[in-house]
Amino acid sequence: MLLSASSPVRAAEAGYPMSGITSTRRDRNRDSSSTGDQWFQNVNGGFNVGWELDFWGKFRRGVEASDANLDAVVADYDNDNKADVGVYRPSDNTWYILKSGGGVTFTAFGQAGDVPVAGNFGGSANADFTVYRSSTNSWVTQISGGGVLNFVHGAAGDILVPADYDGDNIDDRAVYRPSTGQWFVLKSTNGTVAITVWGNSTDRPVPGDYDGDGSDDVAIYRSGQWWVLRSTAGVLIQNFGLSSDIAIPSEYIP
Ligand SMILES: [Ca+2]
Ligand SMILES: [Ca+2]
Ligand SMILES: [Ca+2]
Ligand SMILES: [Ca+2]
Repeated sequence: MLLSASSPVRAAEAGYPMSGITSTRRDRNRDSSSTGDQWFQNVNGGFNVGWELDFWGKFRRGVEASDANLDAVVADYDNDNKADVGVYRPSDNTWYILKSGGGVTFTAFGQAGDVPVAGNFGGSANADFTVYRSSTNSWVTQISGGGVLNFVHGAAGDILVPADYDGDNIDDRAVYRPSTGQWFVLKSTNGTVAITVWGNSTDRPVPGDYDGDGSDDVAIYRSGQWWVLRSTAGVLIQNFGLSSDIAIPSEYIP
């Protein structure tokens, strides 16, 4: 669809069962780019891995390592408000986290084909090990306080856009469907699904809290133009970037 400043945004609600969610404070370090340069070396805790700050501003794809294909998962797993260096290793479905508070944890969680997702999806304020299983469109979370949550949310072809859209400091399972421009946000506050039409098949979803109210905003990048549906300040259309540029969302997009 084509967007304009007056484009109507349709929101709909559908009942989704949900349980086990409690409100906690925000736990993520939102500015993991504060480490600065494009490369840094981490030789702490027995790890010796070269990291790349990727196009999305987070440490994830293209990580260099001597022995494995790794996906980085940046979030705060030890709940000290500092993002922790972490990788998910598909060869053994194990999360390797170098905790900012000290020590390394190794946790097997996931199965072949899973995509690691960074975020706090419930329980205590710690980030929780979460994978997206495309074979069943399931978000499977090992809650940091104990227990496993499994939510079916999404469909083939969707782009995962987890973020905290309802502002309760719990990340919401969410997908962007390029074929229809729909955002499906499974809200952690009440378990309902908010559907917002915002974007088209060639847009890049770039959610983030652009108006600083604590709720992440639906947003897309289109060939040098940013269309932000701000939660408190209305629509923002901002020209910034070239059509060939790659937008950098402020949220982790696996
Ligand atoms: Ca930490
Ligand atoms: Ca948690
Ligand atoms: Ca939320
Ligand atoms: Ca906002």
